[in-house]
Amino acid sequence: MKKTNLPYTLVDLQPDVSSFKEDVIAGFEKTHKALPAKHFYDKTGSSLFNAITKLPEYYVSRTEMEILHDFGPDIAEAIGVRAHIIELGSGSFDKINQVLPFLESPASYRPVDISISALQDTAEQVLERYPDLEVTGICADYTSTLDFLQQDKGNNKTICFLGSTIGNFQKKEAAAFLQSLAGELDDDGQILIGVDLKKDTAVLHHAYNDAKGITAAFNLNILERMNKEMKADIDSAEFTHHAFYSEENGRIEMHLQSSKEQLVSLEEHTFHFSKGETIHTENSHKFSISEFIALAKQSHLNVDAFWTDEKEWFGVFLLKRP
Ligand code: SAH
Ligand code: AVI
Repeated sequence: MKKTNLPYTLVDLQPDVSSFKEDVIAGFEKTHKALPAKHFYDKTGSSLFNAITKLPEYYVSRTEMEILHDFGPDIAEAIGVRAHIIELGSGSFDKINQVLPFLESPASYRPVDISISALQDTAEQVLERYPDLEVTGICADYTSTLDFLQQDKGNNKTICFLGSTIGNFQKKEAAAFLQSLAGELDDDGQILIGVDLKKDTAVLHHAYNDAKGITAAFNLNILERMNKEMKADIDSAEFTHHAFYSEENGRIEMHLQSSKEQLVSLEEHTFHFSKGETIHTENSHKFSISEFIALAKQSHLNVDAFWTDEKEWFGVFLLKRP
């Protein structure tokens, strides 16, 4: 569905229409109940994520923005002139607003997000700030289709994938996803990707267990989303946020833990939870610099340039086809 009665073009591929319900039922039927993290981002989830990015404990967004700002001229030079920017999982305007001011005559900006509310806010704010930029918002699930990448052949196509959202994929899926992005690049195309690096476990723990409980609210909101969008009777007060760093897997795992034995009804299904049982809601992988370079190589991509902060907590990589 294409809408043009807006100051920008909006292509709405309606990514969520049936997949949310299907994924919830399929996820609850698993031996270890689990949900895809992409379903966190309804309107409330997107605004809770924005609140997370401003928390003192959540160094991720702040550190990446610092890198984008401090190395802005170098990053812009590496990207080159008249870039066609496609931003996957764009979220709010804040990140791209650290990149666009440094670029020389960017040609177009295409934010891609599963969350229509986040997408529209970002498209509007970009246009307000850059009225001459050609802006097309694409509401899509990038794990289902990458057809929108087929434009701009030979036109300095630059895919931005910021915020370490790559860490939310399983390791094998991350490699497969990067490889499919590589397949859409031309010789002059590139990927600018933000990657959260391995660090002290206590720092990681606090980033996902903040004092104000915003991350807990973000996690629990997925249950409220079920109550709003499905025939469901979940008492979210009977679940608690549980996030921990798994050294073995190099990732933060987020779970929702049942406080008691309970039955939950969803559509025509009833699911049993034992006390302490969890729903695995998100993985957030952390990489060493060499692990990420190896992942890029495995995905048939070279690291053309790399920028980090003083503490080496976060990395911004520019990937190209060999
Ligand atoms: N890049 C932003 C936002 C990161 S949050 C930043 O760094 O702050 C992850 C974003 O990706 C959210 O806006 C979410 O709606 C979007 N997202 C998650 N999974 C997605 C998917 N499969 N397809 C499209 N967008 C997705
Ligand atoms: C979007 N993604 C990279 C965030 C992360 O850190 O994994 C989502 C998030 N989950 C809890 N806090 C933030």
